[in-house]
Amino acid sequence: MSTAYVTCPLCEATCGLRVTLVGEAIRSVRGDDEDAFSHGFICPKGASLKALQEDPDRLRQPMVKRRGQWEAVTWDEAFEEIGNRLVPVVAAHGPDSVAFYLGNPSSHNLGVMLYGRALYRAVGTHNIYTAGSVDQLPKHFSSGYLFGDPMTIPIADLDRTQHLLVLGANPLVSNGSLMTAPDVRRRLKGIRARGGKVVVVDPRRTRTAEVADEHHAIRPGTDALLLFALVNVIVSEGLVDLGRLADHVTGLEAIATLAAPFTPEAVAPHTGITPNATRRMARELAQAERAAVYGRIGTTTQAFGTLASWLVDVLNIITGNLDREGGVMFPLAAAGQTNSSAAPRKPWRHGRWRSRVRGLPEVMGELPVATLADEILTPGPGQVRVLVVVGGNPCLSTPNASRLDEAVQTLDLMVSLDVYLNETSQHADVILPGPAPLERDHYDVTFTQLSVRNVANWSPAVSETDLLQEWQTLLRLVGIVTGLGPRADIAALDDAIASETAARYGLDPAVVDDRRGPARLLDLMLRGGRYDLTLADLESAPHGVDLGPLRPRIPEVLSTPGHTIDLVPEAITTDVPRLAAVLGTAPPDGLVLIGRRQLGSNNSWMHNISPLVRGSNTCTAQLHPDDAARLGLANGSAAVVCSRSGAVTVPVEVTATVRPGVVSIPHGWGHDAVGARTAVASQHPGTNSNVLADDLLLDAPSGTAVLNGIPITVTPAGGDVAWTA
Ligand SMILES: Nc1nc2c(c(=O)[nH]1)N[C@H]1C(S)=C(S)[C@@H](COP(=O)(O)OP(=O)(O)OC[C@H]3O[C@@H](n4cnc5c(=O)[nH]c(N)nc54)[C@H](O)[C@@H]3O)O[C@H]1N2
Ligand SMILES: Nc1nc2c(c(=O)[nH]1)N[C@H]1C(S)=C(S)[C@@H](COP(=O)(O)OP(=O)(O)OC[C@H]3O[C@@H](n4cnc5c(=O)[nH]c(N)nc54)[C@H](O)[C@@H]3O)O[C@H]1N2
Ligand code: SF4
Ligand SMILES: [Mo]
Repeated sequence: MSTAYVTCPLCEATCGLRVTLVGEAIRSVRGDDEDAFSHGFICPKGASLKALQEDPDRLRQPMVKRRGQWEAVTWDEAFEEIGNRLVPVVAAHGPDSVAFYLGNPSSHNLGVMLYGRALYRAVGTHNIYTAGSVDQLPKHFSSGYLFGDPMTIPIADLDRTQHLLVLGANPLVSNGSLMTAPDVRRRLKGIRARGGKVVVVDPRRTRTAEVADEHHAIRPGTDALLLFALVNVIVSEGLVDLGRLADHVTGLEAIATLAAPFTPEAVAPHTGITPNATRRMARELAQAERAAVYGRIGTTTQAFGTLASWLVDVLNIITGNLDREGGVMFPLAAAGQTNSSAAPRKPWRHGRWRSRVRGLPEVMGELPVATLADEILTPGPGQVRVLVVVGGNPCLSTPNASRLDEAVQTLDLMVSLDVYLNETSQHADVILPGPAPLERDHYDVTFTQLSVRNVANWSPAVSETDLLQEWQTLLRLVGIVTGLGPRADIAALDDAIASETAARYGLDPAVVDDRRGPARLLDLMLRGGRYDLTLADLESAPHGVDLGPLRPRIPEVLSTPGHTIDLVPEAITTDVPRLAAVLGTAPPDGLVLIGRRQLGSNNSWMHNISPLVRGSNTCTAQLHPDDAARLGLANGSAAVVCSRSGAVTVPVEVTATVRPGVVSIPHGWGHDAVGARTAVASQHPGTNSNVLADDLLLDAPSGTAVLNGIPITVTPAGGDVAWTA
């Protein structure tokens, strides 16, 4: 028997796990009580890592589709196939004919994080798409313009705050996002135990709302109105207090002017929150000793995602809570953080290029995935003919999913780096499988930058694998696109990347010459970071290194002109008139669709693990009893839900936890694709809610899809359907 300690790479919480092995075989995966950050917390998904690794459907060999049939092939054959088909397309149609889609697991994958860029850069395409444009892009956008860098995102200092205002997040189920914090339940309890208050704004009475002091059931898509009203009250009642930020903030008068029309009375018919409640919310926030406003996916994937994301931080700033203990603060990560590197930094901007068909601006080097199908289907120079999907399932997770599903079938070549043959990868010509989470080295370079506490934790692979590591796969692809061929010497490519990384930190790559791959790059990044750390230090600390609570970082963290925060960046305020126009209209009275996350789900891809698709983890349309009665729908009856982009049939779940006028269907279901090989998931298919998400509805500045607040109609389908469909 042996024991290994690793960080779970499945979600942002970064829990420490204790893996017990008998010989090579995994016996159990439990929470690591000694982990410096998570102290033993684990969720059902982390506990399923053994089942995931042993899942017979998980791909263990590269696959090539020939005459419509899948064949397991060697790595060399797979790369030959890609080389033979990719190179002529790029030669004939240029780099923009190749598109990449990077899914959520890419951001949890050290190899992909450190080596992916080499591939995208080598291709030189403008057609980069990621799950960010169905997720957090508005927060990057507003942070880029407020603080100078899109990864300079203030994080709620959960463990010291006295007042937490949560909008559009359900961390008790999602385990937190843009707020790396294992065991949020304990941390929220802590706020209340020290006499503080937790307020939740959400169209559903979620688990998080249930443990809060107060819940306001807002009408979807109206958070920017509510937040503006909070600013309005704080300004008009003289509650603005910049504290020690006074010398670093400009635009206070302008923000007051912008907020003027958004009185609690003006916004109330739209938000559904009374003027009295709004005023009280504003006063309590401003008067709390230490407060944090935190908005997540309910505030980003909606019609005013950028304005809402911006106003969250405007509130944090004007109440003096930015960059102070117990407010919202900037993490100082041990490795890979742009805003803590010594190199000079240029202020960030977006819109350096636009999408070909709809003219949508680039944000952080990517284009909105809502327009990927347009780019594939619309002929002309720059048309996308090749799609490389890296750890993504866009046929389930992006808007107007049916159209994208049809579009990818017209490509000249599609390559999926994936661990399953599923709804998206079934359309690929070549699938390059990645190792299971416990078969690869891990360090969370992304989410240590978004953490409520500074920590560093290295996880060497627990199990061996015959599969190529994904950084090796990516370098083989670099070899193909740079003309070195499908059998390129990737050791030389790796050396070149290490030299480049070392140069960025003014280091000699020879200092880490005993290492290769991601471990070498990470060692360089740690050495170039602001703590005196090497990878060897982390290797000798299996439960992680605690680098302490967050500390104030303004002005050093800012890369804006003059190291100041302009409260009213033009790229953001230009969208205010679109919001103000709402005030002059009657609130819409039709039904709107929102999503919800479920404890046993991980977006679309862990439904093949049978313990995770039991109990409440089913795909239902939740409706308020009043709406159900009016529409003639009962619990368990089938409803047809229609939007501009499509229609689905879903079983109804009548519950007073959703606000009247709102229907909630979780995303990530719809595992009935005939070409997929996921035996368990296909027994629990559910329905693809993104058939209903309209690819034409976007947050204007960032191009992020509206996944919450989609206009729909609901009618009885006649007959019942089983809840597990
Ligand atoms: N309606 C609606 N839609 C949504 C959302 C919503 O709230 N509502 N949420 C959105 C959000 S926040 C996100 S992040 C996206 C997620 O969207 P995606 O990233 O497109 O989807 P995932 O379900 O995360 O799919 C991940 C894919 O990666 C594969 N995979 C898993 N591990 C690995 C690995 O280690 N290597 C490789 N190569 N592949 C791997 C899985 O098999 C799966 O095919 O969905 C978005 N879609
Ligand atoms: N178990 C589980 N955990 C996950 C995931 C998963 O699929 N399953 N996915 C992971 C990913 S990729 C992400 S990005 C994070 C997301 O993490 P969270 O943002 O915490 O995700 P959700 O649980 O979807 O919470 C969003 C909440 O917003 C509410 N909402 C919807 N519309 C509106 C609105 O207009 N205004 C307001 N105020 N609220 C609204 C919804 O009712 C919901 O409760 O979760 C991560 N963790
Ligand atoms: S909460 Fe997230 S990081 Fe923690 S065990 Fe669950 S999936 Fe893994
Ligand atoms: Mo996400």
